[in-house]
Amino acid sequence: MIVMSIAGVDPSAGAGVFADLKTFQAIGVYGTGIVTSLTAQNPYKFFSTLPIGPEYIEEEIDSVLDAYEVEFIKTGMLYSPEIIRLVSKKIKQYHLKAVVDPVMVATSGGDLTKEDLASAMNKHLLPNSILTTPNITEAEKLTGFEIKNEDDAIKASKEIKCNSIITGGHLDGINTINIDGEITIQKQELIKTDNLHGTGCNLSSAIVAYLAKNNDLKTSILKSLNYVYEGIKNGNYGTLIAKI
Ligand code: PXL
Repeated sequence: MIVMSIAGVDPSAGAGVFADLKTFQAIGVYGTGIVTSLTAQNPYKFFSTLPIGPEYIEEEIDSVLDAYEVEFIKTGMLYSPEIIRLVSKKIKQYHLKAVVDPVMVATSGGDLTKEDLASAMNKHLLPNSILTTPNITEAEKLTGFEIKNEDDAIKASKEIKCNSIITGGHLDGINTINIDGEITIQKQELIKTDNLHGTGCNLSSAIVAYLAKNNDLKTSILKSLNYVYEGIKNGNYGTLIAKI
């Protein structure tokens, strides 16, 4: 049961590859991590990004998949259209089942992308993926729709180029799941906190871990929503983490 994260490094380890590896471990699968870019940041402030060249990312992926059999992967911060195209190519080459967190902006406000990535994701990545996990802002960027309520979210989910969960942290806790056109609304209580750094990364990596443990897609999503909710309640994210 070996899974893979292809994402950026947050050295404070609340988000990005380091956080994904911890989530994989917590749920009980062996995680591998492909680094697309380094960042300098903490939960309060984003300083800078140093992207890795696509050729080297390809070498990282090939080196792991040369030795390990991997079925499920997640993608996080991909930074540029070139990296998106490379990752899409590797997904096809290795027949990987990919969960895409369409990361564009950090919770701390830092810009995690060089340019608008939505069109490259729509064209190359999402059509080759089994699920994407946008928040409201990301879903708006992927579809061009404004999402103000549940009906808007359902409409947007029908435009997204693969199965999706549009997370409801900024929509009264209304999570909109669309699997093969079948809609499930999963409402969650909103917890009042500023400490959400890394929650998006953890949701998609939890889904991959549950899938690798033979849960179906819907069960994996529901279990992961609960995993992140409990984490927020326990103060496992953002600056509260140092206090556990
Ligand atoms: O949650 C988005 C995200 C993804 N990847 C990296 C990040 C962040 C947010 O800070 O740092 C590396």
